[in-house]
Amino acid sequence: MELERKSIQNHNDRLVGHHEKKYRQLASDVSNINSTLKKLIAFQIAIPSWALGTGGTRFGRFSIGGEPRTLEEKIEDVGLLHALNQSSGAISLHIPWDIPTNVKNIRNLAASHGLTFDAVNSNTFQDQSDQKLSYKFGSLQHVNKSVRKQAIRHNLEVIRHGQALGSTALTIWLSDGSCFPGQLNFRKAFQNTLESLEEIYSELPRNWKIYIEYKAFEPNFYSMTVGDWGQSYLYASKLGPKAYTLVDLGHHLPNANIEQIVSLLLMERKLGGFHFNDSKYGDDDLTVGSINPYQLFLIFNELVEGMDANKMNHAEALGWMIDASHNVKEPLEDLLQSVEAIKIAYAQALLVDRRALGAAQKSNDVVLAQEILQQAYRTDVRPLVAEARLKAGGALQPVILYRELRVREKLIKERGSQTTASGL
Ligand SMILES: [Mn+2]
Repeated sequence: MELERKSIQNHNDRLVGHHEKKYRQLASDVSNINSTLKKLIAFQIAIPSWALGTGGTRFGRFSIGGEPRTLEEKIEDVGLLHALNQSSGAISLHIPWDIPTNVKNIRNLAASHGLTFDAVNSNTFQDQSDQKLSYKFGSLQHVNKSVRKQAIRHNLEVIRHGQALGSTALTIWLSDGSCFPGQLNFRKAFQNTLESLEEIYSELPRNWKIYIEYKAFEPNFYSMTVGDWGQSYLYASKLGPKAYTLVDLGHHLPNANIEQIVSLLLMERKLGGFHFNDSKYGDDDLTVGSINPYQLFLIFNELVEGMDANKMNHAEALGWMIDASHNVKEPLEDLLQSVEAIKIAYAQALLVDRRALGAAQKSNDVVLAQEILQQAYRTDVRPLVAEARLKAGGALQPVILYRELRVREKLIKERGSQTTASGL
């Protein structure tokens, strides 16, 4: 289904008076309001194809109904989100879940919704039915060269699919590792993985990047072969200038200082991409900003500071994506909430008085430094984010309009109540 422009217009007409009152008050306090709005409008967050249905659990899945059954329907769902918030202008595909049958049609469909194709993701953490060798004991790290070759071939196939669609990055997340001490020779596992990655890297198209995503634990519970940012950085450094580390917020041990990791990776120009989500315990795949919005702000504070120091374009220099999927919320409403949380944290980070913070740091004024950060964090920037959305042609209140339009009911009518989207 597609949203009529008229329904967004009617919604905005109804709310704009109230909005303007709140926005004007906030805008008068922001010194660089026009450039802040411009940055907010440009900032797009890619939606992963696997977040459009319920999932995110290895236990029971409870379908919400009307979940997308095909790649076409996944693109339509992201198109709906983008029409509402004008901030979800890209989709990230997972191969083999999302292999297009007709590339030209898929490209046209995406373009008609104003969407581009973000990084493509390979999958060697599951065995596929037509696969000869098993990944039970790893893929790129495997002790058997034939298994490694098979996983390399898969990654090259993913690049080809991505190239056909106009994507320019490959994200590799490996479940490789070991569950028990003694199972694996760490050094050999690293060397095998590096050798495999080198083969993939050598086939990377000229304008492409490769993102090496790390995760502390799960599905392996003793060691992960790309277990933290140090290991990812080591691979990315050895591979070369087109290889970067990808930070997924949920892939750290509890209380890890992610903002510091981000800062140092940016310093080394090795931060390539970002996967947003939130967690209470570990990789819980919860809605961005639902558990720890202050941490999200602190991360964005470092992102903005580091990108500005490197003179990077905030919207384009890194791959921004949501990576979450769970079982109880309406998936599209959840994604609207996630995108909103990301934009709020970004807007707050843009408000930090950098000169004053620098001066406070130089004079070891710890109290003032905290005051400056929290001044930005405690500013209600929602009218600012809404104004950016309004200017871009989106809805002032995306979730409210989504409900008013009864989108889910219409999707269930169109697709059925028992549909399940592919993914985890
Ligand atoms: Mn991820």
